[in-house]
Amino acid sequence: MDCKKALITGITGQDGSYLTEFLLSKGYEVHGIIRRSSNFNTQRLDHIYIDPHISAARMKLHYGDLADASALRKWVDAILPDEVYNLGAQSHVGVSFENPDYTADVVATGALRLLEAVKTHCATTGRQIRYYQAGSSEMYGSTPPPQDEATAFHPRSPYAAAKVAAHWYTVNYREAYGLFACNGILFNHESPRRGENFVTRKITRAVGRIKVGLQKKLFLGNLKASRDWGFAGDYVQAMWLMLQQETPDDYVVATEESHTVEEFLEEAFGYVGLEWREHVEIDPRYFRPTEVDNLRGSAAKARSALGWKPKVSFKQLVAMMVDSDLEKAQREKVLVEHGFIDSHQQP
Ligand code: NDP
Ligand code: GDR
Repeated sequence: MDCKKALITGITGQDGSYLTEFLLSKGYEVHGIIRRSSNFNTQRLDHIYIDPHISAARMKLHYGDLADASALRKWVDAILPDEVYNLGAQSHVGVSFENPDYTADVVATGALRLLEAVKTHCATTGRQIRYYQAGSSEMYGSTPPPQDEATAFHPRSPYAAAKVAAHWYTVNYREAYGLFACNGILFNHESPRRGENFVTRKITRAVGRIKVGLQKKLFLGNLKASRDWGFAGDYVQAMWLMLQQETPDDYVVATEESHTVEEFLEEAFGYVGLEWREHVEIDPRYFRPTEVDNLRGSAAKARSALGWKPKVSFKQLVAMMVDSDLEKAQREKVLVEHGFIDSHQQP
């Protein structure tokens, strides 16, 4: 039998890279849509990349964009995927206040474009494609915890409002056209591959650099917000499990434990014997016009229906991220000391 094929938007992002590793380990051929960029943007995939001229390559990358309906349609028709994972997004909540129009176009209308490509392909070929939509706990916004699949959405940012639209587009395509389409409502998940301007990675990166003497201060915004933080490697498995069920449905994926940003600071700085209060300063520019104060999911449905549960604890997650960033900072320090870069420059 031919191996299964998956098509992933957002393959170059944190989740895209973990999902690709996971699907390759399951024997899938993985196709990813990448954006054209003036610099290479595939660093998170470098360790699994095999030259496509070599026949063993089971990961293939194609240029496209969620803003380009014709490209989405073309790749769905050409690749003939069994599963489509829509992970692509302008995923930074703070940035969505500065670029609301673009965020809505990519996050909300982008999902609609991809659903339309999948629906049209299925209708014209008679094939079935299973579709995963990357939903977010941000959709709950100001609705108090614990949040589950029945909790009302009250989005607090252009990003969250766009994710709510994408959620309902997905439900509608399931009901209207019988598409096998699932929404994963994932709470925050982090890893050493997390983008550097999300708060966890911003903190662990600073911890590494402060520890080796490359930086003294860390500027942050609201330290009182609480998040339900899990490990991205665990969460991508839940995405796949959703598409292996008999019927399509929506699921919350969370650890069911939440911590404030301050608690994250305490844990991360404490792990290397530093006192965070000596290094952190508040910069109002990182406050958001409307904040999401408290997220803590209830993942009972994912546990019972998918048999999913998180494996990495909060403490283990922080340790994993600090260890990784400390090692990066040590390498950066060698380059600085030998004059190859200055300490403000990225290696
Ligand atoms: P990242 O920000 O790490 O990755 C986003 C991906 O989307 C990147 O591959 C990026 O490409 C791509 N992308 C951005 N704009 C476009 C576009 N116009 N067309 C096509 N692709 C685009 O996000 P994560 O991996 O953390 O998250 C994956 C998905 O899950 C996102 O949709 C996010 O909103 C959602 N989510 C994430 C959670 C989390 O805690 N991580 C929680 C809940 C939901 P490039 O590399 O070129 O920038
Ligand atoms: P979030 O993650 O908004 O929950 O969205 P982020 O790490 O950006 O913020 C978490 C909390 O930390 C506060 N904060 C800061 N945040 C950032 N980025 N930078 C700072 O300097 C800072 N200081 C304090 C924020 O105000 C917030 O309360 C993430 C993204 O991955 C979304 O795509 C995803 O949908 C949700 O998680 C679930």
